[in-house]
Amino acid sequence: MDPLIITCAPVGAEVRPDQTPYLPYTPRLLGETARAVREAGASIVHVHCRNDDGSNTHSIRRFREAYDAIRAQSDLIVQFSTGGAIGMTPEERSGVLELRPEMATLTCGSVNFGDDIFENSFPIMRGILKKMKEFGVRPELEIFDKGHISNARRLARERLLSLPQHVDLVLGVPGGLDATVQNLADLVDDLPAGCSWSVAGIGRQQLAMAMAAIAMGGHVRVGLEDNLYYARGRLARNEELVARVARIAQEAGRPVATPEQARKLLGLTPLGAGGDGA
Ligand code: KMH
Ligand code: ZN
Repeated sequence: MDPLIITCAPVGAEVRPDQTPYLPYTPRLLGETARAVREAGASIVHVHCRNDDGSNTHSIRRFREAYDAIRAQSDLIVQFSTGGAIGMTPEERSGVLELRPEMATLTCGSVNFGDDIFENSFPIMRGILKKMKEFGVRPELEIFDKGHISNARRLARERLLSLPQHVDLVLGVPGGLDATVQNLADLVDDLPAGCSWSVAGIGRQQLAMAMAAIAMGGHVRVGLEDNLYYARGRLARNEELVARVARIAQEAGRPVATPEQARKLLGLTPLGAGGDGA
């Protein structure tokens, strides 16, 4: 099996700073977290930004500050969110691509998201993909439901998306596919040939999904964006969630990828060789 790529999603758009003291919602805190999760075994950081008061922002200036803070403290692959927060316009969500991060997410379809709808119509997806192409940003395909894989195939037929790509299977969002090993196996079976994949289990399923992915040869995403707790009633720090996955992988005989190994596995340009434009 390939070395395990651990993605950390440390902030997200839904968790509020009053829910946990460990949310790194400023650029300075994101930089410190980047260093800590890198030491713990992460190779990708998935980035959302907040204003100083904790509210969501997709301001290009704030993403630039976050990027600089992360890069000053780590060699992690920096992956920007284009999902943003519910209520942001597609233009706001995709504007940050002009900073040319190595990777950014592309959610491959609309999905109920709690009581809201996370809207990703074909026009929205096409618009994001065109910007990714313009700025040379590698997509990570976010799959919340099985039909999202069919949507990715359709975008490939339209020649807006090349396949295979790296895919993140997001399981357990209220409104999306449940986080079960059976659903994970079904999705993995259905992926276009050659796609690598990670799983992001939401809430208490994060650990079970991570263990399944380690065993199946997939990769893992953890972090406070998806799960606030280390165990019942015990709030987590991002680096603790990463370190636990790295420990389990080591025990299972699966080495953990460094960022440079992850870049190689994902076909990204090595750091410092011109691929990292943000
Ligand atoms: N915050 C969600 C509405 C992404 O980052 O690409 C969308 C999300 C997905 O978090
Ligand atoms: Zn996100």
